[in-house]
Formats: sequence, C-alpha cells, structure tokens
Amino acid sequence: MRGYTHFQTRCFSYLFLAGTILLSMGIAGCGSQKPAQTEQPQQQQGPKRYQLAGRVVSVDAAKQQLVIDHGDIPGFMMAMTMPYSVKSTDQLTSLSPEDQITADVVVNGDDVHLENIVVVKKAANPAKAPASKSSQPASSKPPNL
Ligand SMILES: [Cu+2]
Repeated sequence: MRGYTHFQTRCFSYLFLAGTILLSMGIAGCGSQKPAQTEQPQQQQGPKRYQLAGRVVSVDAAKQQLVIDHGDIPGFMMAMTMPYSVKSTDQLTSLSPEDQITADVVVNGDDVHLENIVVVKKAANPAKAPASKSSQPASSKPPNL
C-alpha cells in the first residue's frame, strides 16, 4: 500500500519533469537559443544583428509591434511567424500588411527589436486592383500616343 503510493508520486513527478523540459525546449525554439559552447570569448557585450527577410502580417502601432512571417535567420531562429518590436512608431508608418520587407534583428540580451526596416515590395492592393478594371471604362480618356 505504501509502496504503491510512493511509486505513483514518483511517476507523476517524472511526467511533470518531462513536461517542463518539453516546455522550455519549445520556448527556446523561438528565438533565444543559446549555444552551449563556452568558447565565445568577447562576444557578449554589444548587440548582435541578424538580417531578416519576410512578409508583414499585421502592424500594431499602439504597441510598437509588427507580426512578420519571416524566413530562416541563420544563427538566430528558423522560419516562423512572430511579433517583433520596434523602438519608434515612425518605423511602422510606411508599413502595411503583405509588404515584403527586410530588416535588422537587433538582439541585446533579452531585448529584441527591429531596425532599418526596408520595404522591398509594396503589397499589391487587392481591394483596388480588380475593382478599378471593371468599374472604370477604358475609353473614358483617349490615349495620347
Ligand atoms: Cu521566433
């Protein structure tokens, strides 16, 4: 009777441990993978920069945040969709969903934010393009050529 209870407790704590490990692995998968190498002598001071390329999913100016569907960032993280912060709302004003962008991911300890956001390709405006073709008669203005 006593031994049975003891076994159950142990079993449960193993499950809990396994769950904790899985959880922390999942978190580590998003971003802050710290390599277990000890031979990184003088790289811990100063921010690291990684080049990001991706597509804007949404922009939240109030939070100074944007969600990006980005490709692999070698040495930092694999391709995924996730939110990134910016230091100033100015960096968001020219951005809209579906824009293709490149940016620098600046990693300084726990602080991760984007700098030098460049719109590579503006989103084609799907609300306008098909409508203008059918509603505007092509012959309203005679071509000058
Ligand atoms: Cu991530």
